[in-house]
Amino acid sequence: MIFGPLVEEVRTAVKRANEKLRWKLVNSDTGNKAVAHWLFNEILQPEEKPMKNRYWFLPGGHWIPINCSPKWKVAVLIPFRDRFDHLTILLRYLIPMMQKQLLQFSIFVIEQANQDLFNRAMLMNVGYLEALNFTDYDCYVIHDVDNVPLDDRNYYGCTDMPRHFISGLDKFNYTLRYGGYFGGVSGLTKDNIIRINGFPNVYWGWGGEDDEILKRLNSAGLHITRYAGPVYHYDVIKHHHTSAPKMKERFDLLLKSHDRQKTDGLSNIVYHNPVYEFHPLYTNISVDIRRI
Ligand code: UDH
Ligand code: MN
Repeated sequence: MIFGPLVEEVRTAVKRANEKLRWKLVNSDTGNKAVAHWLFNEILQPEEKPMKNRYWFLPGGHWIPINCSPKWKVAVLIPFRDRFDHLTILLRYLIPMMQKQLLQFSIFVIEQANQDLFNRAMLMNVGYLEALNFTDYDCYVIHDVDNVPLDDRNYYGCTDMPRHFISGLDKFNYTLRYGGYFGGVSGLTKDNIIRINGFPNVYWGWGGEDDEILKRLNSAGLHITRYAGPVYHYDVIKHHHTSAPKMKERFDLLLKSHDRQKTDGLSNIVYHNPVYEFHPLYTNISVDIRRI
């Protein structure tokens, strides 16, 4: 649906990019040191960068408008494990929408490559750091895989950041369960992320991390924008919660969030050997995160 008749050309480009990536960039001792400017501009031939509509497409879900300078370079970071059916639905709506908005954007799926409790916020740190290898994004959208935007006027550039994108979810009759909700889909500038030392690494399991991120922003003097009205409604893809046990300690952690703000986040994160894989619509970065 997204590439139309170009799809074969795109598949070939993606396949070649992966072959080159493996050959050139994957070092099992040091991990990936991919610099995609270099990859895209020096390794890929011009015919390996297909054009689609008004976009220049780079293997791995990187889109650059051809006839205008984009207002924002957006990295969409999707924390992910074992939700492939959700991902296909999300991208089918998100990509055409961001193209209409004439943004430059890249889709990164940040995959937790182990069966430990899921750690959404730590994956967000990984996504932020690894995206730096691709281009100088100025705008980051953290996106749950199962939250689907309903109106393409919901602009995914960085206006009035930090921003919570959602005014209402279908599962709560297009309201939010509580006013201080910052989960689902949220946007931060690069500067916002640096100001709060990124995201907490200590939330293993369901819940709490989004509340802490909000606390971090507030204590850094950054106030959240949330636009009202149906343009900012989302539908949530229904699923079971078997893979996400609730994190019991989350209330204790939240009480101490202020003490950890400077020491837990981008400043102390450790992870090894992130594995890059280009797909037609996204770059998968799979990482075996561990407790620090
Ligand atoms: N996720 C996965 N795989 C998992 C667990 C989580 O990909 O096994 C990702 C995915 O992007 C998902 C997100 O993490 O959309 C959030 O996890 P979830 O969908 O299980 O959470 P839930 O549907 O929505 O419950 C989050 C609302 C949280 C309110 C928190 C109160 N602070
Ligand atoms: Mn969900």
